Amino acid sequence: MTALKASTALRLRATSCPAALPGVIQPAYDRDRLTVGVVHLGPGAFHRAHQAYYFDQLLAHDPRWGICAVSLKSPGVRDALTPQDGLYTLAQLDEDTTFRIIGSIVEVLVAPEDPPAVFARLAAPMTRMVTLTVTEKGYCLSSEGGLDEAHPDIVHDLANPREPISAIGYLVEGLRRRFAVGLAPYAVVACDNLADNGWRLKAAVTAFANRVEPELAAWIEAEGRFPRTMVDSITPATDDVLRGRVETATGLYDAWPVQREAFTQWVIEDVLGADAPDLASVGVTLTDDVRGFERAKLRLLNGVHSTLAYAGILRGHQTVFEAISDPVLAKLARDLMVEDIIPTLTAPRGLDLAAYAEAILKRFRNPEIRHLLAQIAWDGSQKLPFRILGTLGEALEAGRSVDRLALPLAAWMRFIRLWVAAGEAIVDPLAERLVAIAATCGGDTKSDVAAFLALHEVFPPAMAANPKFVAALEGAYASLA
Ligand code: CS2
Repeated sequence: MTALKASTALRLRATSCPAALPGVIQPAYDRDRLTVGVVHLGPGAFHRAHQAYYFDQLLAHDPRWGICAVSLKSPGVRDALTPQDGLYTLAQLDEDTTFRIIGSIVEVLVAPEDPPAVFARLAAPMTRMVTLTVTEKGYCLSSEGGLDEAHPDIVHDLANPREPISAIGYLVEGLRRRFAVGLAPYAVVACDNLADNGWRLKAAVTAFANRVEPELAAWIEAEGRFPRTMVDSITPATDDVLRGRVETATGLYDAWPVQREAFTQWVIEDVLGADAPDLASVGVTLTDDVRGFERAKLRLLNGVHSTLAYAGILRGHQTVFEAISDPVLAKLARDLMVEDIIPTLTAPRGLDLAAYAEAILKRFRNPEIRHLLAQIAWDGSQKLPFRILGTLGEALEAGRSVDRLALPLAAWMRFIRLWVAAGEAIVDPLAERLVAIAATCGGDTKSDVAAFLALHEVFPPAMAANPKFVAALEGAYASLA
């Protein structure tokens, strides 16, 4: 992801910050006074555009919440940010465009290179919160929703709990060290797009801990705080166009800036307790009604995003903006929202679902944001269950039509076939199986659909055997030929 420095501009770092062009927003605090209060697992673009931005604001009045960012696999973020003293630029691309230098990340660690440094941060008394963005697959859950004990990383970590490689393994080893010395557990804040993310994570962490040390599991069960959350901000991956734009606007070279729309939202279940950072003071919603927000966002925004991704690629589009500008897809998106998804939702207090859906469609039409459909299409086997199948299962139970809801699934199947036929890599933890299925698809609707439906990691067996669902899927698949 990081590009070699090709420009002659000064590189962004603590000493060059003051040389940034006028109008660039700078950290409003003395970075030398910060201490680490948060460990973040998975500092990809979304974390740096979202949670790190909220902490950047918080640090202006409370220096205890600097972030130690931990990459679980690759050194890319560390290699880009350490020479920049952890600083990077957040480009907010919308009707009003702003460039903001974010200073909340004070340290970047690469877990496989230095596990003791990660454990030391996790076990430090000052660390009170661990946030994570490790994508759906990083939770190592089975299709039933609990810890997948057959997952290769979990198999490894259960055999070597003091030398973990998975996020679950790190969380448990950090908690074990705190338990051993009588420290309170850290709050664990899941920031990925999974329904009931915090609850699922707590169940997975406790199940893992139970295999390692039952007393530890009982302590986590009793004292652990794993709020459910809803996170939202559209964050396309960084590319060289962004690097160039940031350099022009700031006058500084940044190896890995990030971009997002102006809209950002973070809703956290209000269970963090008194020693938590005052996130409400920087615009985070703390509520006992997170489920309503989270379902509405996952189903309306992410569900329709995935629909636009697969159906859009089939129609030759590259970006969300292009897809939503296609009248056929714009109609599909709105009809799905209004006719199929909203009827399954319970609005959280104060949220008008129809207006919320319209606002999402407007965000998709943001011409400043070049969000590649291919980025959204990744990991479909992990995303579709939360984004579409929940809605679809409830529609089936309520006796409603699932014809339109079957379209994104059929489009995903056709996308896999198209991508494999074109020799493009499938980015998905089930890639090998998907490629094998695509190889068996000869164009006969019934047998092609049946081959995909046999993927029980994606389609629960009862749903895959439901004649109304199968007929809807076959109809949608044939219609996309
Ligand atoms: C997108 C999300 O890549 C994807 O699958 O649907 O990253 C989406 O942009 C965010 O959830 C918006 O908050």
